[in-house]
Amino acid sequence: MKKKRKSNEPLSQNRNLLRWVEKMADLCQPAQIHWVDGSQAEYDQLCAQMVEQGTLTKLNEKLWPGCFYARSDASDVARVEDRTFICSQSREAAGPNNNWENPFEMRRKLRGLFTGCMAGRTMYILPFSMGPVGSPMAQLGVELTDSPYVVINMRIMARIGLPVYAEIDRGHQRVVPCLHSVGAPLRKGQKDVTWPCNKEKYIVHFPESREIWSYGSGYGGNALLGKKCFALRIASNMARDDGWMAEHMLILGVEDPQGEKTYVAAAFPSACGKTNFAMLVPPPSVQAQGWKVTTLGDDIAWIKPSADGRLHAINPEAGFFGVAPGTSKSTNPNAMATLSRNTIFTNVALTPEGGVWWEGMTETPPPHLTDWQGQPWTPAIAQATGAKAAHPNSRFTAPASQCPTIDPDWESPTGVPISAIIFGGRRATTIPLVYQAFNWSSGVYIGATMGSEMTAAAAGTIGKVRRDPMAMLPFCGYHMGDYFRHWISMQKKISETPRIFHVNWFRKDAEGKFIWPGFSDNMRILKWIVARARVRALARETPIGWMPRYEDIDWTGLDFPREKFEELQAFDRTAWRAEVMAHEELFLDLHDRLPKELIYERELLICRM
Ligand code: O2Y
Ligand code: MN
Repeated sequence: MKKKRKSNEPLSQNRNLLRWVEKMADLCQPAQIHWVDGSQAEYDQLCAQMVEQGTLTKLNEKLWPGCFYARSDASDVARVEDRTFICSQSREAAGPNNNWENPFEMRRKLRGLFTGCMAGRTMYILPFSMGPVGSPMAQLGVELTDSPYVVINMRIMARIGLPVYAEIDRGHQRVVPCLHSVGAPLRKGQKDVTWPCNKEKYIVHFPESREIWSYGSGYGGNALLGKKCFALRIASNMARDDGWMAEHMLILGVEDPQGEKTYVAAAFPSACGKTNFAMLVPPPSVQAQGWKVTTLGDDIAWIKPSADGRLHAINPEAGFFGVAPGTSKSTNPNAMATLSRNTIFTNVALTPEGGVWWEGMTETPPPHLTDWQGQPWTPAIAQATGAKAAHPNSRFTAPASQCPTIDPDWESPTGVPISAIIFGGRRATTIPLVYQAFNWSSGVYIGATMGSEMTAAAAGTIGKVRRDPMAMLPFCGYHMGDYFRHWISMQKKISETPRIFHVNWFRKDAEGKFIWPGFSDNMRILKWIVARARVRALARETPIGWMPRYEDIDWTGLDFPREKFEELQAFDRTAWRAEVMAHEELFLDLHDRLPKELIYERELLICRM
């Protein structure tokens, strides 16, 4: 006989959803079921319950209004790429860029792990929309989770609750089922820990049936399943099948002094300042001319051909899950304003006043802190042991609507037209500050071969370039060669292609010092990019693409000598020959599915050199 579970009233009438919830509850055996309505009252109640349990700390209301702090288990602090699987029917479809296991085997394993995994806990039924509810570009999901921390974070990161049930009940759209458990069942009377998780972790995607199963972690991308799992890995499969693009890109708007708006999407590997670029503050001298930058998203873009023949983009998310260390009033004042209220902080340090701090937030650290592991921390301890107050991957979860530069059209259901796509990497040598691809296929080649030098890696690998095509290596839910084909094919669906650019803010001089000041001054490069996209700026042709001359950049308010600019833009034929030879490594891995356009692009590049 089935055990009766406590549940609030189901908030959907969708028979498929009701049946699936029942089936998964039978499998996971939670003590109760809670249908999430997404209201403020429910959020407040969940936060109060987690404060009571010790999972959350309420921050000082005067200093950090509406903010909470969570400290994770020390073993559960980041995405687990080696435990992330794409279980397509065939190994080939997943490609060498993904971990693959036979889907039947994996389902068997998961059924074992999920059996009884929610005992003693509540299963939350969390409906969410990636993209504005009702937008033709949005997609729906339901995450069943035993983590209230996931529910409150998802309320910031996605649109959740009653309006989403209404969409599901209209029955017009397929819903992506997402099952998540921290993998820590509670026996009767067993006391819970503040951050339940399991040392065995599985983050599994079934691309053909569009399902996500996540087990063992309560952290970030492993657990907030709308983000990387859905909006990139599953959505990249949907996008390939339906003729659109799910990309690891920020979206920003540039408004000129006449009020004309140009929208740009940009892909950078991690540690390249993506959130800072998305919230860029132009230098005062450029602001004085009337230029503005607006923010639409800092991480993911869904891009679709529109009836006007152009690509339009939405940010499928509703919040920022930004990395805290390095974020400050000088590096990113807009992020600091965004996270100043109604924000959840995870794994940063606590101040004695009930505030938060992380490395780089202020020049001088506070004299006493409690670090991300709950230990006393002082600058002297840090000096002696190297201990960080905040974990390097500590995060803030903050509503996008609170960003001072949020674009008025950030929730436009049909998205914004994209005029330029920027790829970037962190490269000390060889790669110029900025150049423009000759055309769409040479731009796809640039994106496919982009990469960053490793900064904090295993001994011997520092400085080695890690190729990260379109910054999608950990997020493309199928074979990377097929993904390149899809990029190439997108040109045929539109009449006006965005112009494609590559930037490198990180080139160094002979003394190992960065040549380019970066941050606000990146606006000068963005201005040239926008002008090129609007066919209003000059450039000179080089073997790798179009480059600005010194006089093509706006230098008002910055004393930047011509020689330094030439050093930044230098094209070194010998270094480039080695660079193109190194592309071979990536191409060898993917050779059987590479589009011929990329092979020809490489040949042409070699010929031009
Ligand atoms: O470690 C995590 O779970 C977060 S990873 C992340 C978070 C926000 C935006 N981007 C990323 C990423 O890894 O690209
Ligand atoms: Mn990201």
